[in-house]
Amino acid sequence: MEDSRIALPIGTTLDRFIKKKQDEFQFATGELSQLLRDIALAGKVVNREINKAGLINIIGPIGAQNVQGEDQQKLDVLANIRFIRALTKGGEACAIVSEEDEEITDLENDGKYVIAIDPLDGSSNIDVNVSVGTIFSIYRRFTPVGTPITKEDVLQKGAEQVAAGYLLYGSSTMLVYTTGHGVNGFTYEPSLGEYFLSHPDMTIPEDGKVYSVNEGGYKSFPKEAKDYIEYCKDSKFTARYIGSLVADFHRNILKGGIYMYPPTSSSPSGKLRLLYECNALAFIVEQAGGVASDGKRRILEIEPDELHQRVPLYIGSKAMVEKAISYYS
Ligand code: AHM
Ligand code: MG
Repeated sequence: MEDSRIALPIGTTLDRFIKKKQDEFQFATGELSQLLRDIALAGKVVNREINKAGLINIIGPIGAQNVQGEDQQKLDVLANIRFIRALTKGGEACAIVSEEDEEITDLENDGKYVIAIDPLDGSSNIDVNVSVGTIFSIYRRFTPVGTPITKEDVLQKGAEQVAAGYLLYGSSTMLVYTTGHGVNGFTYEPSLGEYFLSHPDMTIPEDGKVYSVNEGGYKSFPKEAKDYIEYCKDSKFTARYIGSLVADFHRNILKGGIYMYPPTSSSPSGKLRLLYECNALAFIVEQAGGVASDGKRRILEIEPDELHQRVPLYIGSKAMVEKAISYYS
């Protein structure tokens, strides 16, 4: 059947894009659209603060006092505040699970959506002016509106996501998201304060030659991961590792590649968190034609049992991830 969806040109503003996409769905109420706008707005605020990070470090605590009166906060905590505030004000989200908070934040409203978010991922890279990101997943709440939020609302497998995305605060700031109908990337133009469609219908190359892994952990990786890394070296692949998941992932989605965080002796389930790091990127990579696995299972099919659960991650170009997980079988 012919796809009746309207292709929107490069340069379309995010607002217009969201509106047009909403119009394609009969009975859409606009709540998801508003949620995406809220996240995009909080991303602008975080972007502004990240851009000042170097100055604040140079001036120390006095300079830090200039940031909205919340000078004692580290940027990751500050980012958490920005996103939670934006999501709380909007009213579309009823609960948030964040890397920064031990427990679920119940917003005690009639919102339909639950958010899992890593407000500032790769935060150890901020002090050294290297790219960082925000990762988010959006789910429909599981329990009826009007009842207290439970873990069931949050502990949904990734396949239940209605939307997911990331912000990359890099040489330019980008918002990349999917609602399950392809992946689109928007570049932020700070002087206009707008995101513009710059990467329509993103697809990841089916194969690639870049592998991204912290090889410092090599000795404690399982044999399967070691064997795949040896295969990458024998194949004369290129190693690229930033240590900011969003940045490594974004490069690989554009150029082709694999990112992996295998189990290690100190982190037997790997380091990355299923709910607010792996699921969102897994949804995006699949929408872009790639694969995400923990070595044995599709990431999106893993039933979570803890908010801050960790999983090993192999994510990226289809042929590369399939090759990596072939060592597990
Ligand atoms: P964080 O959520 O504490 O920032 O940790 C997640 C980050 C990822 O962005 C990155 O890929 C990974 O941790 C790097 O870990 P390592 O320093 O072990 O290589
Ligand atoms: Mg993180």
